[in-house]
Amino acid sequence: MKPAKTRIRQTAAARTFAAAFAVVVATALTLIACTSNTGANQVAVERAQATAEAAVIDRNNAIAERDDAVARAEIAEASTNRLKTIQDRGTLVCATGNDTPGFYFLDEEGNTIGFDVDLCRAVAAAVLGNADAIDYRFIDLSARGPALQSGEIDLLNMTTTWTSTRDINWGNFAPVMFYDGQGFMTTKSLGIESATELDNAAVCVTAGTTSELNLADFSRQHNLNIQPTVFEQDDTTVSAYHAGQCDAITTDRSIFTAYIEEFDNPDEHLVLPDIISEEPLTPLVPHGDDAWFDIVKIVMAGIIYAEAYGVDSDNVDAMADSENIKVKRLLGAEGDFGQEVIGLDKSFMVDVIKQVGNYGEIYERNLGSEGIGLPREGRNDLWLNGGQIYAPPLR
Ligand SMILES: N[C@@H](CCC(=O)N[C@@H](CS)C(=O)NCC(=O)O)C(=O)O
Repeated sequence: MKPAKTRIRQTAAARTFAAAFAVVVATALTLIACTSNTGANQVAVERAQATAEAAVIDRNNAIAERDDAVARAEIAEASTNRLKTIQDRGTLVCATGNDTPGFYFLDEEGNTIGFDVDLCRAVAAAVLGNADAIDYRFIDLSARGPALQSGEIDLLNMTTTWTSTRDINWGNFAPVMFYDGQGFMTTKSLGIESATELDNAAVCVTAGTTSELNLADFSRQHNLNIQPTVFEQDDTTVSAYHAGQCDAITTDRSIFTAYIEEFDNPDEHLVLPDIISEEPLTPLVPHGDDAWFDIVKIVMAGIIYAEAYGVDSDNVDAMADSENIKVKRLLGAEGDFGQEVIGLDKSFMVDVIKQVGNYGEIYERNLGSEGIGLPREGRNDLWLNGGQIYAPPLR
């Protein structure tokens, strides 16, 4: 089960003050009550009690309001100078999940790992010099918009499709990290070969996703009268399908590779050939801080060009002596590409590559041969190989 989303609460100082104030008032009330025993005194005591209690309530409300104002001011400050806030705080607040192998998952030791997680790690290495300096927020897919809009998180990377409405309402999308499309998985026993045969089928889907919206479009477009069975948490969606509560399950197609591996009867399931949507999966940051947005884009460009130039976690130190001018610039050994202007160390990419690796290493470790076994082909290859993984030049 996922921990509830962390919320900003009263400051410790305010809580301590409120507690101390309550103790003082309670002591005064006890003294009055213990020393007064006549009827008139009793009335006076009750009045005094009521007045004191009202004072405590007013005081607590005032503290709560002041704390809300402090919290709002802190978030406003974080939203306009996020790099400074992160560096003062010493951690990057990254929203992601923990239940989808390949993309975001907990390993046997309880470490958060995955393709999406590694971008958070790369950004933490760039701005803090430490890929582990991350405060993870595990949220439901339907909580992604609110998490960004509140400004409480620095970065969200959680199999999130870049759409126009989200771009307007949620935050700023950095370059696409993985190109996907929505598909369907069903049991072979159903005996169908295409999603257009899912007439009146019950289809499991997670709330607040593009999958839910696309499913409705697809059903209407093909007159299928599909019955969506909607769950708030994606692990519940998968369990429900696995338990036979739905005829099929729908989401981003690459994710099925991870799910099937987890099933005890993988041979009984089939991913249908239909791809019903475009799902460019993309990291994003809250609106309101252009410099922070630029930093995330520069880190992404850095890991992509590191792969293109053949710089990886094993050879990064030696590569600083390379004769290749572009490699030298990437590693901060010569020239610059705006690192210092944006507030980063000139050699921040050395930390990123050493601790997290280049784009290709990140792909292979999580999604490819060392991960869930998704071959890297087509759009998710580098532009040099005919794919769409590309970034603006670092110069
Ligand atoms: N790309 C989609 C989210 C798709 C997604 O991440 N779906 C997975 C979570 S890994 C899911 O819902 N799995 C359960 C299911 O198959 O419906 C979006 O941005 O809304």
